[in-house]
Amino acid sequence: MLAQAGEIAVLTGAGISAESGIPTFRGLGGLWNGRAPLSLATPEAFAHDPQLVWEFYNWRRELVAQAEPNAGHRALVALAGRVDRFTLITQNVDRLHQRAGSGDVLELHGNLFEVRCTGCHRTFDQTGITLPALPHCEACGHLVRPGVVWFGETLPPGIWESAEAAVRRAGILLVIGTSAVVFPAAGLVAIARGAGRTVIEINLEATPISDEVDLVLRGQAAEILPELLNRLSPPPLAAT
Ligand code: BV8
Ligand code: ZN
Repeated sequence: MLAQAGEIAVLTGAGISAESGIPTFRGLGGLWNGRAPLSLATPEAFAHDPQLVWEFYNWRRELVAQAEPNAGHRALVALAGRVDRFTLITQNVDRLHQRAGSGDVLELHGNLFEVRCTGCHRTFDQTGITLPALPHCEACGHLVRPGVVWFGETLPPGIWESAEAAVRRAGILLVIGTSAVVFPAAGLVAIARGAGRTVIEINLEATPISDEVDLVLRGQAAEILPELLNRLSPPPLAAT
């Protein structure tokens, strides 16, 4: 199916970074378990206690900065080189796809390494924010916030449109390591199916989309993706 696809779109979630040691959000040991997401990942939470929210994001950024991309991230880089057109859409904010070598990643939920001014909306690269002093914009003096999309916030407009267009166009949508409960990201699956595309889910467990997709590959992304790649085109014969 992959060999015939021509164009492939991929939607990843926290599960693809699990084998890099980054905790997922839901399920066993999930980040959101200890805390309700709405108590930390919303504009209201930030307005109410920017210090607490900055501590949460600084902690996650440091965790991610120490992690390495895994075989799953790397297999997607190789897969991109095997098809005519490849679009990588991620809900992750860890930038591990980019560190593995993926270019043009559509980050639906922003990322931990950019920050944005709440006043003039300039974005800055993350320079270690040294709490307890809260970061302020050097241009206009307003409070600076993490560059992620919080619950209740719209996704970056251009990015959502590009993701939707890719999913409508590509012959196959690979959905990897997402619990498919956050919208509109999870809605990309219904969009692909509505366009008559083939949807394949790679996940450790069943999710709300498992009954809707064409094929479920149950297991770890870091094992399944390299295996898919091998079957797509056997590794080049060792030079004799
Ligand atoms: C919007 C960034 C409206 C921040 C995130 C009620 C109240 C409030 C909001 C809502 C509500 N009901 C619905 C909503 C809308 C809401 C939403 O969908 N809520 C859900 C929870 C019900 N959505 C929004 O608010 C979105 N905005 O709707 O705007 C609007 C519209 C128009 C105009 C104005 C406003 C914004 C959503 C973005 C929220 N931000 N994160 C941060 O990261 O701190 S979402 C958060 O969840 C993460 O970004 C993450 O990417 C995302 C999804 O989680 P997953 O990636 O799926 O991770 P999870 O842990 O859940 O699952 C991991 C999976 O991997 C599991 O299935 C596991 O089995 C699998 N796995 C584990 N290990 C492996 C593996 N698979 C393979 N291999 C392995 N090794
Ligand atoms: Zn500013």
